[in-house]
Amino acid sequence: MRRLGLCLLRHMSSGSIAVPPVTRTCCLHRGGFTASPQCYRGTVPGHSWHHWRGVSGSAGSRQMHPQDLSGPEQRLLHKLYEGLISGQRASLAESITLVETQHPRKKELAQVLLQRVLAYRREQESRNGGKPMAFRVGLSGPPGAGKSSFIEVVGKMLTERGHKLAVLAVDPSSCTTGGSLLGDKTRMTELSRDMNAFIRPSPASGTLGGVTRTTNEAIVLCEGAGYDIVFVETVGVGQSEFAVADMVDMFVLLIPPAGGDELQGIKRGIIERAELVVVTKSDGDLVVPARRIQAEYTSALKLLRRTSKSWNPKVVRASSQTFEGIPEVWAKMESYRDTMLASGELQGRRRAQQRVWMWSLIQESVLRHFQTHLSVREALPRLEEKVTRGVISPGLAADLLLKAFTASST
Ligand SMILES: Nc1nc2c(ncn2[C@@H]2O[C@H](COP(=O)(O)OP(=O)(O)OP(=O)(O)O)[C@@H](O)[C@H]2O)c(=O)[nH]1
Ligand SMILES: [Mg+2]
Repeated sequence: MRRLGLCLLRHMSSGSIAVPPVTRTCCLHRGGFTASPQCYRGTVPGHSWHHWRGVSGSAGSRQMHPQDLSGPEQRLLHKLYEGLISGQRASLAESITLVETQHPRKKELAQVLLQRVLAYRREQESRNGGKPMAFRVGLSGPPGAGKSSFIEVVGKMLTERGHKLAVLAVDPSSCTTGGSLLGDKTRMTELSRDMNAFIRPSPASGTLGGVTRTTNEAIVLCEGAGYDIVFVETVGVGQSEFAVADMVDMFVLLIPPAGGDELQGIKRGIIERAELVVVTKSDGDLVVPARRIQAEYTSALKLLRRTSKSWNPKVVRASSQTFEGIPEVWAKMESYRDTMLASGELQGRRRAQQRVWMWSLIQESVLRHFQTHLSVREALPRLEEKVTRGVISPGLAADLLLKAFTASST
């Protein structure tokens, strides 16, 4: 396992990972996973194997050796990859389960699969003139705002127009409550039966960092499977909406036409992140309060700092029950995407997001390492107690703990 981990790291640092399918024994018997030109022919109709070239690098010595992966592991990765890029839902679901796993060996296999899918996607993007193949939209809002109902009607409209839509959920509370899967599934009944839609609830365990990491990776897998629109739904609690805003191209905030109390929970910071605010349930008696909320948010947004050079946030009203405003909301989303693509901001944002994610994963991992370190755990209760009693300063306690950590780490 350690060997595979090191190997993975080496390949990542050299920008190359190659694990060709086990069926291509013509490549394997050479002692490495170097693909010869004749091996680039794919088995998937209409798909070439050229993407392997992109991930395999040139130096044979840097190739991943077959002994790093057992036969069943190679077959598993091959089956998942082939199934995934040919758009099979079962393979996509299984691949997402693999990235969600806590099992150390499977985690490594998941990274190998991800690198392959990333390489495949990069190749597709370069054929697409460097433009992303999919549009990622984050949808957030207070509980009961109408997010799932909105996704259901917009989703149906999109699949009818020929799109393939993936819906992922980020719900860290599902770790403790068992999740809103049941509720969401029942509210997206039509979409969950739609062959051009793929709905995946939030994983049932893990920290916010863990859940958002796997959501990020699930986005990549969905795009590899040919989904050209990815919706990420989040419940408006804690930090999850900020995390989602950091992983999508467009962040949409859904607000119900409710009184001030219900809107209290919406943090000002997250309103600043919204490229589009949708006032939901704008039907029947709720049209009047919906108009009022729309006017309030329109003036509030004018006072906020602009996050894009080419886009001004908009506030719209819609009803998932009457369908009124729904095509217009999607038209606004498309207009945002086209504007941001044309200015290059969307691509730039994606690049910046990758860096942000890398650092947030490092932070989380280093902190976990620190907190579980033996010397730190030994010294922590005593020092924490002294800090709370005011005997020593927090700064000194932190210095002492860091010293204990680094002394036994080096
Ligand atoms: N009148 C009206 N009610 C709606 C509309 N959309 C949703 N609702 C109702 O609002 C309630 C919540 O809707 P959901 O779509 O489940 O809201 P949500 O934001 O996904 O909820 P959570 O996932 O629990 O946070 C349900 O009872 C819906 O029937 C709408 O357009 N008009
Ligand atoms: Mg919901």
